[in-house]
Amino acid sequence: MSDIEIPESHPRYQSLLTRHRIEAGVEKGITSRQGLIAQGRGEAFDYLLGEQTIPSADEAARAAAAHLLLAEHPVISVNGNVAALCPEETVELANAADADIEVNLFNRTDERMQAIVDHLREHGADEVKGLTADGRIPGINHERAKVDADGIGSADVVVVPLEDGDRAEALGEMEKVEIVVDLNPMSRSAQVASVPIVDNIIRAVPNMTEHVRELQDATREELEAIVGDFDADEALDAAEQAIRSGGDE
Ligand code: PTJ
Repeated sequence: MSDIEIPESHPRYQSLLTRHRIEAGVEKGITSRQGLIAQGRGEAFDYLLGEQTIPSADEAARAAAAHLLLAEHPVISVNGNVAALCPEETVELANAADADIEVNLFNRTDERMQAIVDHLREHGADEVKGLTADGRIPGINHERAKVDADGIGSADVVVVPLEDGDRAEALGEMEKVEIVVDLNPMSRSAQVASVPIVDNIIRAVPNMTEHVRELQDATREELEAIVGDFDADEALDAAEQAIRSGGDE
């Protein structure tokens, strides 16, 4: 499967490339088979959004970048889908924002944890957290509760792409700023996020990095103003509107 060539001229090139990366992720032991289903759900929403970054998602990515720059200890959580779709881009965001990377899985096995850590290292990560798992998120009774105490456990800002609703809610209750990337504006994760970015992870991560670079020299006051002006409910409403009208807000 991994050696199929997709011509760039194909009208749905990006979408096919994404599918191909997820398939390769499953073959490499990085992505869970459930990850294929999650990708299908995401694709349906992306299709309705016109497979583009809508203006409200771009604004959310900018607010996310401001949060990352204001943070004392930002952490980017990585699961099997994120690792397969945008490993290099995730490492770039972590470097730009001076954030930790931590692997956190719903379908956690030692083999997958190690495969993802190795995969991220192959794509340039120096340190990847998640294997120690000496911390717990209170209120969750599945594997996603396991975190590193010096990683997500003590983070003030967490980027959680393709999150499940349970953990999103629990992290919110720990008073952490949660930046959720999810193509479904009606998902519980998007609904409880401090900053919901309704965009495909393959576009949202490089976009956040661009905003972090652009805001690198902004003052604390300027960053706080960007954070203060962002309204999560408005962003979710705009995304729902865009889905109803085929990509126009
Ligand atoms: O690797 P693991 O074991 O941690 O498992 C990860 C998955 C993604 C399988 C697990 O977290 C899961 O089952 O997630 P859900 O509950 O299916 O939620 C996935 C959400 O992400 C859905 O709301 C999708 O619309 C959304 N989504 C899927 N693909 C993308 C996406 N959002 C942004 N970009 C995508 N490429």
